[in-house]
Amino acid sequence: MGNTSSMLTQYDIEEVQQHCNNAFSQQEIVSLYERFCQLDRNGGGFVSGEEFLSVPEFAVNPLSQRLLRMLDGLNFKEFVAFLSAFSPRATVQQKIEFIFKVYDSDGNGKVTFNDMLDVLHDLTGQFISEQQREQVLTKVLEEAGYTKESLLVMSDFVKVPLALFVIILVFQHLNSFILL
Ligand SMILES: [Ca+2]
Repeated sequence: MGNTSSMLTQYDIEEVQQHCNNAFSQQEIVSLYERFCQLDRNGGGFVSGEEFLSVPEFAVNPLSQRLLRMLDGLNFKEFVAFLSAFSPRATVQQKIEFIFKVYDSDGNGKVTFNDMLDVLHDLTGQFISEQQREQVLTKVLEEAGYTKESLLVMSDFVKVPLALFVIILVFQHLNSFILL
């Protein structure tokens, strides 16, 4: 199973630990490395979107396509940094930053009405019509003091309750995926 030829040195472990701001203990980093090597089936040092999809918990996540774009091509250090929002030691702020990135698909630090609509679409699929989604989202934004035209930055984003709802789904799925 996986790539057994490579091993982490104490130096590597400390470097990765530093890179993720001590979100994980050294033992946890070793466990994550085993997980990473299982995923990186060809031993290339990177994990691809396709390799992530081989994890059943991940494949069934309604946001998996979106998360894949964030995960595709990460090396081990980046992989650990990506997962650090899921560490028990992660702060609320770190978790919010992660969720914000899920919405901010072009990574410009602003979330639009359409970004939110897209995520809502991924989550609700066929169950709700596009028109209903737009109505719900418009109402939620108005209640938080914004309009369809608003560009939300991180500090605005936390005031929209629906935005944070996603956290539950993503975290539920990825927690089981990490298997610490
Ligand atoms: Ca954006």
